[in-house]
Amino acid sequence: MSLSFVKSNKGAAIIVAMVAVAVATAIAVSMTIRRESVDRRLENVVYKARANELALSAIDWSSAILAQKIAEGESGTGKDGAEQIETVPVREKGVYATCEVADLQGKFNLNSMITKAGAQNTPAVLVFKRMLKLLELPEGLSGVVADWVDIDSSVGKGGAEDGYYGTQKPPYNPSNRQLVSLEELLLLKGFDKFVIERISPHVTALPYATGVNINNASWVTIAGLFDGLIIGEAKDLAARVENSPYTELEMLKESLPDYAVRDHKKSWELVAFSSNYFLLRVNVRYHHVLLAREAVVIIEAKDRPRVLSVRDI
Ligand SMILES: [Ca+2]
Repeated sequence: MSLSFVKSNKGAAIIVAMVAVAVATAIAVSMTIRRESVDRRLENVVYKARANELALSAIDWSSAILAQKIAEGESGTGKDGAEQIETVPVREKGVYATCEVADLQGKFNLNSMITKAGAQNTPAVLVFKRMLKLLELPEGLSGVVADWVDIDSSVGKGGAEDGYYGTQKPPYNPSNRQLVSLEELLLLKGFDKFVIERISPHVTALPYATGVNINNASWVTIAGLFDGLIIGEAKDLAARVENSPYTELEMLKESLPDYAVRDHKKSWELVAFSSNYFLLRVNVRYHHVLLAREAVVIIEAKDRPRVLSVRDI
């Protein structure tokens, strides 16, 4: 599925204007630079600033288009990660901005492992434990994450709290709050780059507890959600929702074996049928300046995309 530009989108039109103004200003500045032959270092400073402006505009532009697509009933992204959004309309030669969007809610949110009050959410902890087993990683890592994010300092099964982290060199404390990123896992007992690379296609760390959008979930995530679901059934379901997305719980229940419907009521709270969180990857070129940014956006309603974080990649 590809995303197409919606010309009637008022929000996007505003963004077009913003981008156009930014680029027009930039063109004027660059012409002036050439005419007056100013120092190359000044040119670098200006180009970097323009690239930065263009990246921010591209994030706004892409968010607006995505919000419009979702308002029109489209899921916004494909199952396997990034989809290209229409290239930001920059007309100056040597200048461009592109953006890809990926669904973050098709993954299991590690921050679902705690409740609003900060206690461990046991069904979610078990989901991650099953996913780790499927990925041939130590199941105890689920307890490690749960202890890291839960508010208390009592060590759960397979977990670790101050007693472990306090003996590290240098010593440090568990955060006892939501993960801010998957990279934070490097601080946790038993985690390394290999583990993070292995789990990252299937898990994420969003600021609030979220359900997994079953329509964009991997078979590993689906098998983790429903205890006892055999791998073949999970793969079948993952393939089925790709072709015909589910919109409500009853549709999903009809697709699952009786035991899954009967025995796993608590899994329903961890399931969603649409997404609000997305990752935008922006690539900008402003003449010789290249810039790549990643932004997490939440889209809760039409024309109301909100950028939660932006970082260089
Ligand atoms: Ca804790």
